Amino acid sequence: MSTYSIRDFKGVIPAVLTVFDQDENLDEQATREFIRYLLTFEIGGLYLTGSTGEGFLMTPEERKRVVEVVMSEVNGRVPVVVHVGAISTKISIDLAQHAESFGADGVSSVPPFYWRFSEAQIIQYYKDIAESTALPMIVYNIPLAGLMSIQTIEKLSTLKNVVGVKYTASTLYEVTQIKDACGQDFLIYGGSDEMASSNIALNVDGIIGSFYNMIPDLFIDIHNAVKASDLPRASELQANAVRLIMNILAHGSMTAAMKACLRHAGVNAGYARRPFNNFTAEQEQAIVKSLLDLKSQYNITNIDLLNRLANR
Ligand code: MN9
Repeated sequence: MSTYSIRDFKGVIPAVLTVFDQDENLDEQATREFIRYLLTFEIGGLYLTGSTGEGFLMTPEERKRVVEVVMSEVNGRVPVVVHVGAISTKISIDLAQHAESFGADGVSSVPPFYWRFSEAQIIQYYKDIAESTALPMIVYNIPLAGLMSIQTIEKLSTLKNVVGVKYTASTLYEVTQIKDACGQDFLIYGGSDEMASSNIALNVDGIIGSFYNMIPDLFIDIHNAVKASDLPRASELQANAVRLIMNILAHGSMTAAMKACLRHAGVNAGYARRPFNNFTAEQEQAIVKSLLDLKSQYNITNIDLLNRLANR
């Protein structure tokens, strides 16, 4: 049984990295430790096996195992939503039903991609998955899987169990359009970490993203600053977030880069799975140096990851 109402799924929510060892096997013990690390921050929930979690590089059995391990480690402390997207409806239904049986609080999915499915097929995909469990479904709109229109999201919002959308875009006026089209109760989660403060200022229900694995404290500060209407502080912090994100993205594959930085900081989030390539020792040194340069150039303090890197 799920523990939480989906409305409790809010605030800063990491799209959790999946912890693989160097041989690409799921590292269950390190997964537990990484979840424990994330839970030391005031995060509002966890989002599993999405794009950041390399879900599309895993077998359904491995994805299920991640859910089992994380649910057992979380033990009801925060709400958990499981991304069950796959190109095949049958696989997604199987993952959704599994997530429900292990107590997940919601499911989420990108639309089926690659074959350029019609709008009718996409709607049927969501209907089939959403009706296969009693869990709330958060639709995931992301350019990587082919962006759905506001009209399609509006149609999806009328389906049973579809309660919201994770919207990864850098144009934000859609937040207003979606709420107007789907109803003010329809949940919207900001998906672009670079735009976190603007999303929160638009009163989204939460932000779900990759960098909340790595620098969750910075985004929690941004969240709290916006909520306290301290916009000068929020913009200053968001500027630092953009500097750090852009620096990391410039160094190569985002997942491998985040995992390399965390590893260097003494937090084991494992290695990326092929075809992503992991960082060499030299690349790791270079990225860490560039982050520490930013830390001193912009006097960025109070970030656990940067402090750890500085102290090594
Ligand atoms: O929506 C993530 N998007 C992708 C979540 O994975 C494509 C974001 O968290 C980005 O990774 C992040 C960096 O561009 O904003």
